[in-house]
Amino acid sequence: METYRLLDPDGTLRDDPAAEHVDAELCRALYRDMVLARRLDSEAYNLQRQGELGLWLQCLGQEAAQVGSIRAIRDDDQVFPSYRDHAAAMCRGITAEALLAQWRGVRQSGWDPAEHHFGIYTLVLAAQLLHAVGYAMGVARDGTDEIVLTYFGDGSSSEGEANEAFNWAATVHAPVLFFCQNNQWAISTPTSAQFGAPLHRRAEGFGLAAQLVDGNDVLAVRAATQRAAEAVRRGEGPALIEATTYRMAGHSTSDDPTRYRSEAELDHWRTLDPIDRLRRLLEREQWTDEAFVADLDAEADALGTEVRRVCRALPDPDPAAMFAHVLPTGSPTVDHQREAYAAYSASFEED
Ligand SMILES: Cc1ncc(C[n+]2csc(CCOP(=O)(O)OP(=O)(O)O)c2C)c(N)n1
Ligand SMILES: [Mg+2]
Repeated sequence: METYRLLDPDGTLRDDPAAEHVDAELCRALYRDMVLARRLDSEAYNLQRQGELGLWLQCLGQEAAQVGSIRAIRDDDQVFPSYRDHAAAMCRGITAEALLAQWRGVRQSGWDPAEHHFGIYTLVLAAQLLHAVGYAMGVARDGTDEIVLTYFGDGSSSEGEANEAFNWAATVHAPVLFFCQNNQWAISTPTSAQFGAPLHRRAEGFGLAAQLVDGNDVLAVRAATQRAAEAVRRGEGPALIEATTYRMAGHSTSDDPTRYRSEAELDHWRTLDPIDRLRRLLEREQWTDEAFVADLDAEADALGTEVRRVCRALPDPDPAAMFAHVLPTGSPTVDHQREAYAAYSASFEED
């Protein structure tokens, strides 16, 4: 399957029917979403390095895949995210404070999935795909025309749950759109060790409509997701989109990607940066001006200040609280671990 693309890396718009709907207003809005997401992401990374967060997983490089897809569906379509979908979360109005609290360890999750139509982050790989299918079955029974979108990674596609979800969705005709951000890596495992045939080809075997899209082209992602979402909404059955993108940062702040991938690879993907690409179009078409750039810079700076402020205002986590929510009724094993941890913790106080 050929990769669907609307915007070439040099910022040229391709001759495609979908390009006719591309205008200054749309491009500016998508550009703003991506710039703000990148700012939040880099501030959160810095805060982790300063000891303010326990962990952070960057979405650097994946902004187009997330913004293009979430902006293509309706605000009341339910989304089941993975754990690095910060750009998508921001588009759903989830605040910096809500996004950071979980990674500071002060909350089990950050937001109300019903209010934002956006589920809590799921760290158990591919579990959210089954949640999405189950939810979509409920939507179908409710008789509404909502659809469900779920994000997952290339590595997650190897989980049994992903394949069960594809099959279940296809056989019950669930109104669900599976959106894979193929960012080339699952921690240190490359996609070559993940699948023998490209993911979008697997879809056909399950009976899912499939598209392969340039995930660093926000306009193509948006157009492809709109097409898929409309078909799902019309009742044509579930669909899968594979968006080719790149995780430009490490897997998480606990990872050192220089141990397993080359600087040359990163340099190549830098030339395909999704934000630079859209900026080139804005400049080429003269859809940007000094005021737009200055306003957005100021908005991003204000967001950066806000991210730092809300993060530092969050309380320090109580490590002992981690034992409270393991099992609803407790267990001798958890009790033992709680006591061992308390003794360990107290040993520092004695020192
Ligand atoms: C069921 C399960 N197995 C293993 C892990 C450990 N783990 C966390 S992230 C990750 C890699 C996932 O890669 P991918 O699905 O491509 O998503 P990406 O991190 O690249 O966004 C692994 C193996 C986990 N969280 N859940
Ligand atoms: Mg991946």
